[in-house]
Amino acid sequence: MAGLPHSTRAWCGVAAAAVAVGVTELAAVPFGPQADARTAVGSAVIDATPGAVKEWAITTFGMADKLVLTLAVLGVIAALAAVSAALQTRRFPVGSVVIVAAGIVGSAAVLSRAGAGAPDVIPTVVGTACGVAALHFLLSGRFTDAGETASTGVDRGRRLSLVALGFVAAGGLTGAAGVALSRRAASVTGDRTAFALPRVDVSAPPIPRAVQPEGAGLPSFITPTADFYRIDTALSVPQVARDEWQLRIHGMVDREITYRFADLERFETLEKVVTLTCVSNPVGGDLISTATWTGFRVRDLLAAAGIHPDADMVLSTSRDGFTAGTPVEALTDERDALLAIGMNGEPLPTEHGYPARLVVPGLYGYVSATKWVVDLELTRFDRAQAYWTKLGWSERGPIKTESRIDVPRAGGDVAPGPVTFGGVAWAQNRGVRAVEVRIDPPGGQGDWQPARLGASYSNDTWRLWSVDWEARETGLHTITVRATDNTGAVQTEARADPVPDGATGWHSIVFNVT
Ligand SMILES: Nc1nc2c(c(=O)[nH]1)N[C@H]1C(S)=C(S)[C@@H](COP(=O)(O)O)O[C@H]1N2
Ligand SMILES: [Mo]
Repeated sequence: MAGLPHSTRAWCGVAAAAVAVGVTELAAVPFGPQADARTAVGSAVIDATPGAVKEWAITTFGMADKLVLTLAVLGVIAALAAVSAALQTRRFPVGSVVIVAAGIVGSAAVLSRAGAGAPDVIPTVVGTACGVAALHFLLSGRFTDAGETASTGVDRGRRLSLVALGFVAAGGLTGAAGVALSRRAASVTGDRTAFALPRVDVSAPPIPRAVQPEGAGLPSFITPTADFYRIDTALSVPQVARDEWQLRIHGMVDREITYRFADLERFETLEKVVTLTCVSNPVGGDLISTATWTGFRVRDLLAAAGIHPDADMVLSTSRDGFTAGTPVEALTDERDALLAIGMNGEPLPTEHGYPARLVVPGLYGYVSATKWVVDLELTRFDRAQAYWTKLGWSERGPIKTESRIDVPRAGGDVAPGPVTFGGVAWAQNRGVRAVEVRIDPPGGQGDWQPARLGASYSNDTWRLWSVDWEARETGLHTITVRATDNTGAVQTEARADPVPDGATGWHSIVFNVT
């Protein structure tokens, strides 16, 4: 070991860490998802991250936030392993100590997760032991001392580096195999495929062609399911089969009720088109989508429980521990908030809450749209706090009137001549009455002009808009949009951050006429 360059030893550390992580993942397969140290550590990181940092991660990385988190955790592990192995000496086995410490952290994270027991740390312990053994093996000198006389230091280092590379590959392969096998074992894909949505009693009104303005390449009124935005704190998508799903209704009620999935059949089945929006959507952002949801009125489900008159909040809880606090009124009034089981005519995709989630028109998702929902507690806003409220977000989250330019793209080129611009506007539960656009020529200011609106489908859905324009002058132009809702309120120009209750401000785009 003496005489090995620091870089070679650091590389051996990375190799040992790869072995530790890979073996841990593979060994976790027979134990089940609760024994997966990778998910446990990642989830603990998500839970421990301050709200402002979570918000930054969502707005910066959007839907790739979890991939970024996984890569960051792996990066930190690799960096720690590299540094500590570089510092390892025979007398001070820093590298081994750090691997053991990481194993202890991983085990603690596993034990901290819902549903985990003591045996679930076994994979992490086994992985840690293999990691320490791998480091010891690599740094033992067996690759370097032999042939000392014959070969130069460079050759010895190279041989060791190749063996370490083999360990990295082996660790990566076992890890990938472990993740894939665990996913397959827990997956509810089969359960979902076997599920046919019930017959709809109250269909959604047909969607007229006129909701979709022609001429500009706008998002489609109904977002294809695969393009529907996704936001949640779940590092691995909860897998909840229909026959193990239950919805418990309790708290300030006359009678506690627990519905099983098959019990839902007795309720009237509705179809409703609703635009969901995330409170973290920045001005101009894409955390907004529209789907046709199939489900049951939450009002009907709650009725049998008998809600106490002084209850003003329903705290909904997901299988993975996420919570949202929704006003009782929003769940029981005429907007027909849904316990949704279908999305665009198919069972809910697992990422969107299979087998059941809440969909509440007019409220941001963080206070209403609980996916994998298993528990509804009738309570009060002055007694209970939900996931994001604890982190500093508002307890109430009505969606603000906003609009977005989709065409042209920021910084895009526009050829002289006639062109059609467009985008979307939304004010769920109030509805959009008008959209205006202002196009500023280079160095000047244009006038507000009304945009052409796609047909209004309902107050719970977004409205698409377009505007025809003639590009004459070359140079940089700015286009700005603002919406007016059905109460007559014009979208405010005042810029507000997504925290604590949703972004405001006008969306502007600079484009170049060339
Ligand atoms: N279980 C669970 N449900 C959740 C969340 C979550 O983190 N966990 N996020 C909420 C938020 S912030 C939003 S915006 C919507 C997004 O729903 P979607 O992913 O189906 O678009 O889900 C809501 N439901
Ligand atoms: Mo959200």
